[in-house]
Amino acid sequence: MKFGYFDDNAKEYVITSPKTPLPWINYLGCEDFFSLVSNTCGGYSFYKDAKLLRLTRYRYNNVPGDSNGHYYYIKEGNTIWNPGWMPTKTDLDSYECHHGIGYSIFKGNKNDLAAELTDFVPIGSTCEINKLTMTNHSKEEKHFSIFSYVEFCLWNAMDDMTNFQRNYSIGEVEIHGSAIYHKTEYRERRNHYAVYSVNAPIAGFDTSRDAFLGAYGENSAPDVVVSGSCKNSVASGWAPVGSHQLDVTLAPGESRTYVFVLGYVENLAAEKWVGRPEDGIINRTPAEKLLEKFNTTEKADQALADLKAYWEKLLSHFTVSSKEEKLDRMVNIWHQYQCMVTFNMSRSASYYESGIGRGMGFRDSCQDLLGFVHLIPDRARQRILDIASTQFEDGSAYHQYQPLTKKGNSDIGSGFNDDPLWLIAGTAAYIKETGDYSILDERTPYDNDDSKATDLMEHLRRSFHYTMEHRGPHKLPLIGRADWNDCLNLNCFSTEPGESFQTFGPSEGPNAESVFIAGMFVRYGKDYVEICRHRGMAEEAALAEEAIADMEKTVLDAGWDGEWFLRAYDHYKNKIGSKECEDGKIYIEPQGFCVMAEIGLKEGNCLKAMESVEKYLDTKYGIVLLQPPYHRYHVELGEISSYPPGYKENAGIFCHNNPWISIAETVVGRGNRAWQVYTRTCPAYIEDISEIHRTEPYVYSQMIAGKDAPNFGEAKNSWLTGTAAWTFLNASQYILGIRPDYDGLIVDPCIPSFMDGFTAKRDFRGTTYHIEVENPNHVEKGIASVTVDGNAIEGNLIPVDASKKEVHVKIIMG
Ligand code: BGC
Ligand code: IFM
Repeated sequence: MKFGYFDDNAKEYVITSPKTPLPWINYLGCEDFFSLVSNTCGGYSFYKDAKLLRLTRYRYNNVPGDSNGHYYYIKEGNTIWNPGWMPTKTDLDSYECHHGIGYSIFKGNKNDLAAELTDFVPIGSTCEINKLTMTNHSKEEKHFSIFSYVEFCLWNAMDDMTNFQRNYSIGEVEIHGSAIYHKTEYRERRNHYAVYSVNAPIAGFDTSRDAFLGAYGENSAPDVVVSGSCKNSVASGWAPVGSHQLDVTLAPGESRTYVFVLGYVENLAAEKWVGRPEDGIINRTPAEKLLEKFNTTEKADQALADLKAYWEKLLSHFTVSSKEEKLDRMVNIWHQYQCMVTFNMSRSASYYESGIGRGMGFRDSCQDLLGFVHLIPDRARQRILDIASTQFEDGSAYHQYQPLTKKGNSDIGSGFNDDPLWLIAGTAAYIKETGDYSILDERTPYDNDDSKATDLMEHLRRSFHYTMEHRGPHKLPLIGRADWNDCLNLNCFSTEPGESFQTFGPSEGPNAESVFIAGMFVRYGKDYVEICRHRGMAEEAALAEEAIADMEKTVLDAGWDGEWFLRAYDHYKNKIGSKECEDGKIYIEPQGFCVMAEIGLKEGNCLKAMESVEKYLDTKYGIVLLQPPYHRYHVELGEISSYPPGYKENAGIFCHNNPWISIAETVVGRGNRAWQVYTRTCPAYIEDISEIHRTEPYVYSQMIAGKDAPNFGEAKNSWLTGTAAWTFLNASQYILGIRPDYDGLIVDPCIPSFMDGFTAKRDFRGTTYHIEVENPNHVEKGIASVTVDGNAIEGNLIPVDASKKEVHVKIIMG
């Protein structure tokens, strides 16, 4: 069952019922100011950091669900409604929510009065625009009022949610004309505030939540809206809100548009002390400048047009045209869009991540940029340097850092032993995309301490050596607190029966080893070797090559279980992910990574591992993380066994590592199977079962309940998942096979045999490649001929030729 449809021309998903199985959200903003917006206008905004600079409040886990947002109430006679249905939940005569790329449009109709609300964050500005057009479709003149509503957050979202003894006394606002200023904290900091305004004279306003809602009131029926008249309340402490009242008369057929702006304002250093600091009076000049930029419909429309043009350009860097409509839709639009969102958010703020718990993840962000680097390489470059600056001198790393301060998060600390290698992965992807080796020369601190800075190359060296030097009894890498699988906590053992469960145990243990990290070491070690060579570090390259060869041998000796790759050894040196285990006999991650690393490719291990995945882990909704699930809690394995069977890391369909398997299938040349794995979890391909899948049908979720769970097929935790980057990589670089490499663009498709080809356009290092792939013999992989601008070439690496603006490549598979 569907709750909407894709409009590929507009690059939108159009939701036709407000009652989607879960809130289906969109992200507004792609630089510094962000808003989350659901299909019923729920959500919130923040500037740069969802924890530290949050503009508006949201209540997770609330009843009714998704009941705080940026709302517009329409009151006509006794009827009160919202264009996005919530929070009044008044039945609408028609409703549509168009989630587009960086904007959302809500179209609501009630009693021949139409509202069209367009929400977006303009490029280059720190605000959200809500453009509201009201149209009278009746034959009578209509009189109605509009009440806007946002509830301000007192900036630090964690404090806002917990520190009420203080917070109830600190809220402050100022009102000037139609502009409501939220200036809590200005007294001590005097550098930032929020403004919420509309480009029209107002009938009145409210800024006190208690006044607006009334005693024991709810946002489904605010006192002010029900009574039809605002109270001009000025918040003093308690909960500041922003609400404007507009009284409107529309002749039959007449329309009127209002532009509301919710902005974040930061005074320049020189402006901080303007005003009357002793009274905490704000300096409004920067806000007035911001509001002026969007104070007419034309200016707002232009800003939306600019945003659309910005995205058109970004998405034009890679496009495919095949006979597979859903593939084209996902690759050309939604995969890349989700990559931008994960790049911006890491795992911080979604409808499942509160924006408080996590900042930017070291491993997460390194992976996110794999799918983003072709969009805006300069931002990826800066991100790599920011991430590397949180590395410790020994090569290990803070697991997370705060986006505002860019400092490592010491509450979480370090000890995730896969982290260092992801830095090599991210840097290699950047160099392959851009050819810009100068990034390696950038002076980059350790633990943000500039006095300890080295060049980035040295960071990579320490990353590689950290893994090389932290090995266990089988010479496999030590796992530390966890590797990619946060929940496999093999140093989380307890010596005392009944000792309490700890999410993460001590960071180091001398025994617990990870085959997954070994796979990473081999795969990204090869990149490290290439980079060393390019830098003229021949000795280091040779040393690394030797270490990689040694690791491959180690994996084949100690990490192979007969039919598949083992997952790990625990603290007691017992095997994890082996046929000898009672539960958890086979895990997905080492199959994906060791095959991507081509460990035992010639010897047949890779194909065998892929066959085992298909035999033991496959389901109709995707590949589960392990089998059989853990049926009881194992203190020596940690969090993984705390989940009921079929959920999360305990045999859920963890979407993130499904593309690893699809890529691994392309390594062994099985295009049909790579395709099957890709399409089974791909949102557009499962749109028809939205009532089962439940999360947004245009983006991936972190997890789909596995076959051992009661709700098999139900997804959770949408949007912020490494799946975004990996699936785009899989589809673009491995299935379609258009892959940037150090010295050029590789074209090596591995497609399902039913496809007779495709065309693609790829911008790469200043040249546009028009690629035509034909598959006359319906093979899955293999190349019979390659021509570049009509000339046959040997091999399938198209060398960089900076003198050319356009290059035509023709590939015949066979
Ligand atoms: C979650 C995992 C997640 C980890 C991140 C755990 O509590 O269950 O899914 O990967 O936290 O730190
Ligand atoms: O690898 C992690 C990621 O960093 C956060 N989400 C869950 C993944 C698997 O545990």
